Amino acid sequence: MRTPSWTRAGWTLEQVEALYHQPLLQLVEQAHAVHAQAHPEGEVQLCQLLSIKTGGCPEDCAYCPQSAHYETGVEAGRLLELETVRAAAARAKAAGSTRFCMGAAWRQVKPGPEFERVLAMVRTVAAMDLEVCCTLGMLNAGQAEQLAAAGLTAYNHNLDTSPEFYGAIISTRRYDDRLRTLAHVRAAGITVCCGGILGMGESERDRLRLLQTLANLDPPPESVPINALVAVAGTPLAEQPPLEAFAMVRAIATARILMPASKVRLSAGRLALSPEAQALCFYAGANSVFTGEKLLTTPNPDADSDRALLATLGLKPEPAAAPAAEPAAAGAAPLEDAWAAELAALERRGQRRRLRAPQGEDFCSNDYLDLAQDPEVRRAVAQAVEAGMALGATGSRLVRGNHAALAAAEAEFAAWQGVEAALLFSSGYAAGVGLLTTLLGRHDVVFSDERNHASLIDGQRWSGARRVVVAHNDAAALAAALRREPAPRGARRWVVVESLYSMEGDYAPLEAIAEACAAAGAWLIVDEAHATGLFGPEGAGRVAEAAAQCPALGRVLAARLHPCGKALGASGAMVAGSRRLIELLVNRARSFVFSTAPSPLLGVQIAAAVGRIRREPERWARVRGLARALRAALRERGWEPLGAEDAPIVPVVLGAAERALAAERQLAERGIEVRAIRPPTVEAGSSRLRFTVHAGQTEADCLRAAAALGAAWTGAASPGVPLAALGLAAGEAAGEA
Ligand code: SAM
Ligand code: DTB
Ligand code: SF4
Repeated sequence: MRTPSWTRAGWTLEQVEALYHQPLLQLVEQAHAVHAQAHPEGEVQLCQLLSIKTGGCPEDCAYCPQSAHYETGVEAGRLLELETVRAAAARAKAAGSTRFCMGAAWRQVKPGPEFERVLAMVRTVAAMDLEVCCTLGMLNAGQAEQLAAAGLTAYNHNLDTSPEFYGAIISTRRYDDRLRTLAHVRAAGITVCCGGILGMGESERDRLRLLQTLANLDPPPESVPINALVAVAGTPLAEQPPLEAFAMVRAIATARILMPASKVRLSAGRLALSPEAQALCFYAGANSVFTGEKLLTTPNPDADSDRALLATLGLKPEPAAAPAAEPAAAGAAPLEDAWAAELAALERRGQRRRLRAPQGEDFCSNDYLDLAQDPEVRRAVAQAVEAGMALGATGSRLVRGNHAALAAAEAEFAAWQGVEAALLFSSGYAAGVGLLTTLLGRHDVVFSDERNHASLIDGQRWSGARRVVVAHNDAAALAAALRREPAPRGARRWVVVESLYSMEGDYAPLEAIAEACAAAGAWLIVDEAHATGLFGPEGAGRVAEAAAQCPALGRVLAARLHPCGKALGASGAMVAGSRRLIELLVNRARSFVFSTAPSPLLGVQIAAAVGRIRREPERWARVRGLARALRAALRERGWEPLGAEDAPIVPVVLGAAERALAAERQLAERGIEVRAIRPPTVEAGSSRLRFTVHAGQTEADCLRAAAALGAAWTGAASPGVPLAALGLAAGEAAGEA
């Protein structure tokens, strides 16, 4: 199988070349038609740049006047004060800009007071109803999340040129470094601003490779700045001849066709472009410029001359996004239109989800032990109904909803787990958020595995604790982060992990994690969502299994979470731990206190399911055997599934979202239900099929599922081509289906 990459196999270079080399006016015409489909005609967004930290940069980008490697006369300055930034943003807004972009001449963001000040700048500008963009160099996942939480709209991080020419321009970082930061930005939910520079001595092929790479980012950047080199004295590119204007027009037109929904920004180098050339760029699909007499350090047309140019061309500055419409003033239609546009944007990115009824053989549910339909559990619930048990709880647990059946299920669950007490929440999400917002204080620090479930991330965010995102399943990285990141006096440090990861199918190294916590005096919280019922003594989970070998685990474990909607075949989630922990949650967890209690019948169902698991270890042993069988069958066809051999989650990475969706459709046509998992659930470029196995299946069922997917295909794909046409049908031809 191809290794998962950051980019999808979409536009080929030949396709990009064919677009670019059309007769100029034909290219512009085509680009204009694409533009008119996706954007309001005649509008150009005005953006204002501000260099918040100028010069002295350790990188050696050959074009850049701010690199410390070159004598360009740019003085290295300190990070600007918040008030200076606020005033500049206010002036930009008054002059008609709707986006404010702050640039720092840094190689990468470093944690500390300067980054905290940048976060304050982002919050300040966001509060002024401007789009806020930053360009600060490389970022890690946690920093991207902090910027997102501060209200950042976009992060600018250019690929600048083709992967092949990159080394001729910059030696102090690699293309891959850029792509990694872009992935963090994307994962944090910040929009991506990524483009390049023309006129640095690159070949035409390099320009097209840049455009191809940008268009094949999955999804493509929302914003694509196309810069012409501003040749600055003192830099290695000082003597580069000016870019031919038509090269700029062609690049913009091609970018517009390749990335219909993106903002294409006619960026640096406009002083060297005639009004006529700029007009052609706008007609070809450029719909934004940087305005104001300075870019970051180099000169640029000022706001007055830009207003005059737009007026001459009959173009309008794009108005600020309308504030959320007031129903009385605007009626329902604008709101419906806005929702339709949002859904259409999801559709374009291959991210629109639709609710569907279950269909075909189940290779996707979390009902690993087939207990959702179990006759014995069903009988227990039916008897309770017959005996007159209420169907609804009629109130929250603290009001009138504390039915005996719920308390009995909690007692049964606690006994199974070997802890003092347990508490049932109405969902796993409610349990994660309730637990974390109760335990974590605002001044605490929480170390979170980068693949944690959304409920754990949201709980941490809402607690206000400082988050440190740690590389997935890397106990050494966790130990290093714990050494590096102290907590303020009187505050606590927490580590939050899952024991079996739902999108990777791999196990957390719980023993090593517990040792790291013990060495650092940190507390551990483990989400056993996919492990409850499948591991350890009586199927109690991976914590119970690991605790037998690792005394440190018992010492550092503060709480564990056990969603009941997976192997237990029910719904809701238990938090298990000490009696005091549970009492604290009853008093403080808002998602518990302010929710109507689950139906008492759920208590009966959970208790019956726990009994079944405790009495029948062969059920979960069987599931783990089927996981091995499915992995082996997939491998025989050339796939390399992720995860641990016996984990019941078997992911197969396909790369682009479209590919995973095509595979999902192909399997559905063959009677097998598997779901494509796409961004934002997983990182861009790592869309996958997530198979799960169930106790009622056989090895023959696993073989059939693998055959339905067919053989792994190893060539380059084209956009929109169904998987079967890409060689997956090869398995059938060989008689394997
Ligand atoms: N240090 C950060 C980084 O490299 O991402 C942020 C600032 S950097 C100045 C932002 C972008 O400006 C660069 O990626 C490059 O594309 C563009 N740029 C810098 N100098 C330029 C020049 N002389 N002409 C055209 N574009 C330039
Ligand atoms: C981008 O692609 N162009 C803008 C913005 N992103 C940050 C910056 C251009 C900088 C030009 C050189 C300077 O003024 O220092
Ligand atoms: Fe530094 Fe950015 Fe300039 Fe490169 S482009 S020298 S990283 S400021």
